[in-house]
Amino acid sequence: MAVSQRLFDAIVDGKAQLAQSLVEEELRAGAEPMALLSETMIPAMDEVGKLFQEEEFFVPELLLSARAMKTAMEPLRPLLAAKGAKPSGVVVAGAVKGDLHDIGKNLVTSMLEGAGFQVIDLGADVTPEAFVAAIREHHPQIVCLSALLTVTMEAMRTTIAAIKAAGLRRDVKILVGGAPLSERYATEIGADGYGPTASDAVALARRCVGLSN
Ligand code: B1M
Repeated sequence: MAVSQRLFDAIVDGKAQLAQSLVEEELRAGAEPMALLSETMIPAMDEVGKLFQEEEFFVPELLLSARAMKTAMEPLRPLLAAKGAKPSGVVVAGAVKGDLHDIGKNLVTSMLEGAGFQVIDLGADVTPEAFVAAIREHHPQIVCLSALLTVTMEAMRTTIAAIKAAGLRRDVKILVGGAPLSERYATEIGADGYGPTASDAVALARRCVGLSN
């Protein structure tokens, strides 16, 4: 069986150590980190989501697969975050209130670091107040909000409203992303941009600070 199929299966089956060693094996064989992510690892998480929807998987299996994905991403993170010489800008990022999904957000932050941004990662389940406090403390040019649940998308709107109410809206560009979002929703809630993938988020962030892609 090809290594990529074994890696896919290891993530779906929640075998964290095996998944990590298969990633290391692929890297030694010359695989591109982004290709590994987009062609094997993210599709594996999509498969997990499908199995969950079909009620073949339940929350414990989701947790095991998520742990396998995170562990397997470890050897990739330094490669994605190999810094450029000049800092491009400061970004505050987090998954919004009520949302515990942080794998996609972590991918976005690693890639932003790789593009030379200094990232203040607030983690998951971040309240609007915590975003406001981080903007006051770190003076970012960009705020990235992530949501994976349709029910937590609304927390993006309240976060943007809180940033506005704090008088900070003009100081930052707000970018949003996550599987249930759309360009239309991003516009409706007053975000400055929508990045369907981590690479799109980096391209948008670079544009926000006046760098061409
Ligand atoms: Co849950 N979950 N989950 N989950 N989970 C989904 C999202 C779901 C689609 C599964 C399904 O039903 N098919 C479904 C949501 C349905 C909906 O609302 N539309 C779901 C559900 C229902 C739930 C619970 C409610 C289950 C329950 O308890 N009954 C619960 C909610 C918990 C909560 O958040 N309050 C729950 C819990 C969990 C775990 C904790 C077990 C675990 C997350 C662990 C973790 O992240 N630490 C988990 C997982 C793993 C998933 C799936 C299977 C995989 C998510 C993932 O990591 N994908 C997911 C199904 C799926 O996505 N196919 C599912 C890989 C990741 C790289 O992709 O996060 O989309 P993604 O990120 C992408 C882009 O979206 C984008 O870039 C990334 C890379 O290109 N992006 C951004 C993300 N953030 C961005 C920010 C930006 C820009 C781009 O800023 C500018």
